[in-house]
Amino acid sequence: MIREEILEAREELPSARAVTSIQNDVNRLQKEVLVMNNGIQHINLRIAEETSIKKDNDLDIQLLENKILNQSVRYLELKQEHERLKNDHNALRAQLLRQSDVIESLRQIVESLAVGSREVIPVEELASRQHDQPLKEVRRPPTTSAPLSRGPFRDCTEAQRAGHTTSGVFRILVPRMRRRIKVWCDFEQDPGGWTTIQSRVGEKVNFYRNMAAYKKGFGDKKKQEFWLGLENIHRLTNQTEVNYKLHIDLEDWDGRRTFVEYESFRVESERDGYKLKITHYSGNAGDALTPHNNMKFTARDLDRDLFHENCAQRLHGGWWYKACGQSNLNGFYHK
Ligand SMILES: [Ca+2]
Repeated sequence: MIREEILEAREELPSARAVTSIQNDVNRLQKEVLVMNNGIQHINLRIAEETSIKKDNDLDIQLLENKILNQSVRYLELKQEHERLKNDHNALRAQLLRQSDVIESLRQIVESLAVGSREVIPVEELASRQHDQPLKEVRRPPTTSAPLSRGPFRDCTEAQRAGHTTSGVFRILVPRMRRRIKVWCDFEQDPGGWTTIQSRVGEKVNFYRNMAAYKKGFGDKKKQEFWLGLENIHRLTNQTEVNYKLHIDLEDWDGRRTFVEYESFRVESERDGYKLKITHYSGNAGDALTPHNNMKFTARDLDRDLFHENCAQRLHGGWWYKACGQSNLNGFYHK
């Protein structure tokens, strides 16, 4: 009985080969665990490295953000500095302009002192007066015995300020105008210094002309029969910071004289048809020109009026005709 039990037990025990196989499996598994451990360690190392790099990057980003902030602050500072310099520059420029005016006045004083016979204005007084008063108050006309400056003047008002009192032909040079032009300066009509743009005393000069002639001007200034020319009138009346009045003297065949005046007078450019711009009538001859305000200039070969025919042809002239309107100072000269 016992022997049988021992035999059964021996049959249940694994064979030596099976034990070796199991041992081998255990060894293999142990190696695999080792390899996996190594892998995990490697991964841990990588994670540690990545974490460190990320920290570095975060630091870099922080630094860059700080830099950008600093640059923004600097930019704002520079912008303020630029604004301040710009204001300084404008102030200096204004001062320079004022000083140029003073120097110009001093130069004129010195010029007249050189020929004598003129009241001496102390320099300090002149400078202080220069700031407070219009230029004309400071520039006192020299006495008639002193040679007068011949210009060039920007207009007859400037010639008058330089001391001229005798009407005649003067050369003027308007800023932006390429050449000097001759004009008739009238110093007799109150308050003097009138630059004459048109004059008619007879019928020697033909006023029935084409647009090119009206643009350029024609006639004889010394004989008081002329048209100054639209381009010249445009340049003259479009100078910056100068306002021109228009004064018209009229005389009938019985010698009765009347006048009209407009507070401002300007003629627009050729591109705008030499359009008439006048305001504020005064006088005793009646306002026959305001109806022509804003009209383009019409000549016998260029019809820009509102009439179905050409007013220049109909009225034998050249003017800011409307349809055709109430004034025609360049029209047919009736005896
Ligand atoms: Ca027409």
